[in-house]
Amino acid sequence: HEEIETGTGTSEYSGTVTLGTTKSGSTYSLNDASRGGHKTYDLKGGSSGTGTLFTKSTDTWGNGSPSNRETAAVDAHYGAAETWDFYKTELGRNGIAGNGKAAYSRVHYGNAYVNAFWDDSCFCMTYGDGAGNKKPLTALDVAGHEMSHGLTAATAKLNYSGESGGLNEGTSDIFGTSVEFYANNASDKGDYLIGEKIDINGNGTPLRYMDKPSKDGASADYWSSGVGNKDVHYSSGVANHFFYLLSEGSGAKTINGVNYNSPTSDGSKVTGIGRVKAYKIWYKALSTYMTSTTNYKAARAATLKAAGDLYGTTSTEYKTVAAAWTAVNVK
Ligand code: ASN
Ligand code: ZN
Ligand code: CA
Repeated sequence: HEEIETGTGTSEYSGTVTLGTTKSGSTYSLNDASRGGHKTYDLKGGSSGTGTLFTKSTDTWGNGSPSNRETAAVDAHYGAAETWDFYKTELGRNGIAGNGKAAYSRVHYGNAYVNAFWDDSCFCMTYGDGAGNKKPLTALDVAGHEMSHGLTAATAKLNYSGESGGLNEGTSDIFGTSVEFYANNASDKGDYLIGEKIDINGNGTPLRYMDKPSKDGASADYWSSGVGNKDVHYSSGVANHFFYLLSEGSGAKTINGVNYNSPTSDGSKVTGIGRVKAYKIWYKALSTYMTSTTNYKAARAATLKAAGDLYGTTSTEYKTVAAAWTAVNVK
């Protein structure tokens, strides 16, 4: 028979973590039975199939180094658990699809593969090892970002091009960051940076910045008529900047030791309502009002409807949603 267990993992990015595991006979596996049965597999450099379930005779996993092949699995399994718990506790959602069904994770995809991706056809997550096998793409915000592509696929189904594509990418950055804050992990504290742990640029800089998206050299800070022609990872800047302003407000601020300075398109001042209310508004808009063709103007309307539903149309929350969109030139 099978027993639900709690193992211990030494991750690369998030320190020592507890892991949901299963014991079958005398063998433990990375099968998180209390979260729908989310399993984590080793692709061993392959690029197809499910891979091999991580199993062992003790319930202690990884050693913090990428040379131990369990380490990436610890980060991935932990990221899936935190994303599950964030959806459940904060959004009232039972798993990515909302039906209690677990996804699964595959690590060690390909050779020095510098990406991670959600695939809706397998309902599964895949992580590369990064260049030189040093920085697997398994950090918490990346895990939350990628699995939130599954959330979008199960809700608004935002088309992955044009402005709706930017909103799709922005949704993943918003929830990836929200998972990171929710987890409150001492080794990977919440921030409004995306991918700050995986050193994808090779110089220590993050992939994206939500307070001022143009800091990456390519993302849009504000809406303009051509923004939908940009790559979706750059047109997302408008949504990310909106979310930062709605949560934290404009101007300079230090959070968990990171300095931010968020501008507005018109010099207006925005006072934030806090990220918890902000992500609840975004989720309600995503799951109730956005559709595959929602553009930025329609996203403004969708989030205003959501804020009205949650807090009333005369509330500070409702007014701040309007002010934050106006501040990123979505009117
Ligand atoms: N990591 C990428 C992303 O989530 C994968 C992709 O290109 N869709 O955006
Ligand atoms: Zn993405
Ligand atoms: Ca981050």
